Amino acid sequence: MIRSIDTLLVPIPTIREHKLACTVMREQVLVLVHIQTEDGFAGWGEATTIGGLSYAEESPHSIKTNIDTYFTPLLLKEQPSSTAKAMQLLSLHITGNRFAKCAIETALLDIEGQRLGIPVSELLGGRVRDAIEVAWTLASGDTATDIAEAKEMVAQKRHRIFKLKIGSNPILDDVAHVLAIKKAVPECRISVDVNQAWTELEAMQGISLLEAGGVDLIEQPISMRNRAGLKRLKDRFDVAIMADEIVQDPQNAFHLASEHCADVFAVKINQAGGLKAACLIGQMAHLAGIELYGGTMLEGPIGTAASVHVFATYPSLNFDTEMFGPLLLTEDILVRPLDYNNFGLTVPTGAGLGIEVDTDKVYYYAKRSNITLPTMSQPNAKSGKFATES
Ligand code: MUC
Ligand code: MG
Repeated sequence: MIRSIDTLLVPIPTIREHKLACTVMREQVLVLVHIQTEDGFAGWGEATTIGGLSYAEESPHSIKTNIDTYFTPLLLKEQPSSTAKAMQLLSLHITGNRFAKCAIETALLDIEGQRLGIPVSELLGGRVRDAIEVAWTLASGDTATDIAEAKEMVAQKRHRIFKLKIGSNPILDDVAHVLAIKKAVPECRISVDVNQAWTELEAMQGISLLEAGGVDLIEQPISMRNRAGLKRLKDRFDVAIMADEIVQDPQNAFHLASEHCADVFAVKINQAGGLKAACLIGQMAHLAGIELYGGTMLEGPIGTAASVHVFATYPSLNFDTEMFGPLLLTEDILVRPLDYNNFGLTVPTGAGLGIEVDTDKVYYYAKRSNITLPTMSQPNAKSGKFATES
């Protein structure tokens, strides 16, 4: 039986400004979900989005409000006996709200895995890899700073694949920026993410210049509303075209896959509506002959752990991943940080998500902000345990 579901808004500053075509981030607000059961288990989930409402139609505040107002009363009343039944119940009574659903499912799977003594990846069908390559996004807004950052990442064996955020400057300036970085680190794979900023005509100009300059991957160059246009660009160019914002729930991913609208799908657990939905999209894309890329909604460590369990199950992951969210934040909320080494992230092996959340830190960062704290059971200051924990 579920005893309680608590939600917390936890804002954490980023290590530098992170500039996208749609917003400039200086902090990331983690929406944390803590579920406790009557038989003594506790699980964590997380939802994130990017720049309030500038990236997607859910914001940290809407996610928290909707979980507190609609999800929690429903789950406490109905007491579904498994994660699958809980998600079925939510999809029956709650439309949309994919990010909020993802946070709830993550916490429930964390509990289910702990109860069975197996990692979440095994609940999702089983991992086929134990470590996953992780790209880094260069988005300081300055070419020289980005080059120095890229060289430092390679030297530290942290990352050797780089994604560049473009689309907010004139096309020729953006192309010059990208090609200067490509020239500075020629051994590295370079992709660009336009975050929907170009028109189809602008995309034709931009992509042909980037393709000629040796760029490896072009992500969501045009509006997610122009599905036919994305397919036209994919058919026109040799360089791989990746769908991101347009890839949402499995139903919509099914249509994209059946029409083969892109060469690659970026899959994000929040955007998919949860971990099982993200697995389904991965399997569907694979069956349709579409390559896979493990995307990020710049999740903190809980959402990133959930993502790595999902991507570990993918039958192929030829374009690797970008699960660097925790590394963009100035603070960690885990007792032991996720294990980034040798250009990748190790898939946790412990039961559930395989992580331990530091509740004192979570409360400290939540309280430090001027975001209104939720009505939830406060942890005992000494033990770090929640008041309702025995
Ligand atoms: C996006 O659109 O892919 C992922 C990496 C990053 O820097 O931003 C996100 C969002
Ligand atoms: Mg993207």
